[in-house]
Formats: sequence, C-alpha cells, structure tokens
Amino acid sequence: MEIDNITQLSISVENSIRSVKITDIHTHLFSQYFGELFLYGIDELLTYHYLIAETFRMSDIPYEEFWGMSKKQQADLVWKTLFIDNTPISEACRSIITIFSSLGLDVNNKNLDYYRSYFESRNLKDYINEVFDIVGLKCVVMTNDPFDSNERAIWESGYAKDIRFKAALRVDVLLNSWDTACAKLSAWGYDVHPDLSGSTFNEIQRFLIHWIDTIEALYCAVSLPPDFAMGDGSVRSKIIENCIIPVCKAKKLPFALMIGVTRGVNPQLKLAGDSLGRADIHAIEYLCAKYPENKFLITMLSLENQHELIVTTRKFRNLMLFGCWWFMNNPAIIESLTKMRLELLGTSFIPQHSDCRVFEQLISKWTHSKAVISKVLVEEYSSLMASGFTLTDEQIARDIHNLFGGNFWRFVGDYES
Ligand code: FIX
Ligand code: ZN
Repeated sequence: MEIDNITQLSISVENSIRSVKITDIHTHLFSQYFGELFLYGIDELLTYHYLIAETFRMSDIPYEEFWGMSKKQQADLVWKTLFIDNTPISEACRSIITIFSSLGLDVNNKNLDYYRSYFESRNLKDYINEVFDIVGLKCVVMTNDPFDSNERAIWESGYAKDIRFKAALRVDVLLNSWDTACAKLSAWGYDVHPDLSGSTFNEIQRFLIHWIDTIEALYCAVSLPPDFAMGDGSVRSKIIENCIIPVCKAKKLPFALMIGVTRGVNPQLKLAGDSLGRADIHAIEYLCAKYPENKFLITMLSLENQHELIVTTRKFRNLMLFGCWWFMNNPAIIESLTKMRLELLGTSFIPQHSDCRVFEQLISKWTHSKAVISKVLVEEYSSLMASGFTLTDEQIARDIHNLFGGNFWRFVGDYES
C-alpha cells in the first residue's frame, strides 16, 4: 500500500520491524543442549562483563575479593552497587531493566530474590521459545571455538541440534596464539611445526575443514588487534593466506574479521579488561582486492575506523559490513553509524548483531537496536518522500527483511532463507 504521510510512514516501519524475523549473525550464545555453556537468568545477567567493569568503577571492593566470591555473591554486589546505590542509567544497566519489563516483571522491586525466583520457576523449553518470540528471532549464530575443551567435548560426544542455533568457526587461537595452537594440533595428531614448515599449511587446512564440516559452520571468524596487518611476514598473515583463504574459498564460506580489540588492558578485570584501538583499514583493502573470489564479513571496534570502513565497503562487493560491535553497541553510536551507513551504502549492509553471552540479553540488545534503527529509517525515508518519491509498505518490508537477515543469507549464499 502507498504511504501518504509521515504518520503512516512511522507505522509502516514499526510494523515491519515488529514482524521481521531476525538472523543474529554474531553471538556467544549456545543452545540448551550445550549444558552449562547455555547461560541464562539473573545471576548470569548481572555478572556480564560489561556490568562487572562498571561495578569496579563505583565500588571500592578489592579485585581479589570480588573474584573470590561465588557468582551469586558477585551478582548481589553488582545489584547493590549499580541498581540500588546508583541509578542504572548506563546502556548495560538499562538493558537489565528492559529485560525485566519485557518479561512482565516489576522493574521497581529492589529485592533480587524476587527476580531469582522468577527465573528459577520457568520451564526452560517454553522460556526459550518465549524469548525467541519476544525478539522476533529466526536464528542466532554461535561462536564456536574448537580449541575450547568444554565446547569441543560437546561436539565430539554427539550433540542434539537446535536448528535455531547456527555455528561459526572461531579461529582466534590459530591466528593470535600460534604457539598454543601448534602444540594442541600436534597433540591431536596433526603434523604441524612451529616454524610453519613441511606439511603445516596442509594440516591446518585439514583441521579447518574437519571443524567446518563437524559444526556446519556458516562462516569462519577471528577477532584481531588494532595492529593487524597483511603482507607483513607475520605467522598470522601467512596462515590467513595459506590456510584460511583457500579453505574458505573451497567451502564457499565468508571469513569474518573483527578488528580493533586490545585484550587485557587491565588484567585485574579479567574478561572485562579488554579495550580497543584504531586499526589500519589497508589490511581489508589488501584482502578484498587480492582475493576477489573470497567473501569477507567485517566489523571494527573503534569509532575512528567507522567512516573509512563504510567507504571501503562501497569499493568491494565481496565485503559485507556488519553490526555495531561491543563498544559501538549503544544507542548514540548505533544511531549515527546506521545513518551514515544508509546514506553511503543504501541497504547493502547488516546493521546489527547482538554479541549476547547471556540468553535474555537478546531481548534488551534487540529492543534497543530496533528502536534506534526504526527512528533512523523513518528519517531517511521521509527525506526521500519529501522529494516526491512514493514509498509502499511492501518496499519498506523488503528493505527491513534484507537488513535484519536477507543480506546475510544472500552473502553466505543461501538464497532460500
Ligand atoms: O571477540 C568477540 O567476539 C567479542 O565480542 C567478545 O570477546 C567480547 O568479550 C564481548 O562480549 C563483546 O560484546
Ligand atoms: Zn563477540
């Protein structure tokens, strides 16, 4: 139906965003069949590393004392520090309130046990279905690391599949800690050598193919530091060019590059201690130009990289920009990035992924992102209408379908989804 005015436009965008089925292309979630790796409930939510970092800023507790506490005690401290003694105004804190509200809980109850008993009372299967419905999720992509012994054991001991949880092969250990990877590969029977000599590249390829097939990976992925470079003679760049690139090409899988993380800037914070830095975009140009038959998914962590990344994306059809990663995932930044991306790329990108670690974060991360993306779309469409262009509900639904999943499935080569 044709849209006549701004009110109709807002309603049309909101309706499409409410009904679209989302593919969440990067998360750290696991299905319930991964046992303890499936994280959910209030204590996991409150001990999310984003909230731990904020707690240490507002509490004087010594680091060692905090890490010596049980998860429940840590959650109690986070709750008291961020939600009782201070106002939960940060994005990570507000997310908890959004989750309570979406699940129909009283967001003003200060007693943590009230929330604990709610989560404990839920039947897991029904609960998972309900959260998928609230968010409008089609599926999520996990982060699957074959070097992680807990996860590896589950894949190897026969595993029940929930088709809503897709796999992605994460190769951080291989590319960022070659000494560790080499020792493990060797112990698993691969003929690899620390100096990359002999059959090392062939054996790494064999390892990659085995795991791509085992987990049915949709793509391979790595997170990289700000000084990531190609053609610099580093072990990492050699493994990328001699193993990852040929395997991804043969298996027709994208290689996802997540660039700009500096791990352990404050080791006392453990997982919460990672930070960021500006990276050099030339490594991406190098890969996309040299390997036009390979596909690359890309996201970057530093705000300073975002404009040049959009421009680089314009230049290469084998490059797909995705998400507002981690420190970019808050409303003010999502708004400006989405606007810039729409103006420079049209709808040919993937505006968001959730990066969830705890199941219910799907609710908050997507609720907040949908609201911002909806606002930006209305603004951009209304500029088009102001020039006399006629828009229809069908066009808007098509665009929103592409942004929230269609572009990803087309890029990975699955036209049916
Ligand atoms: O490397 C990654 O995939 C990052 O997203 C995570 O390691 C990070 O800890 C995170 O949870 C960000 O949201
Ligand atoms: Zn992540």
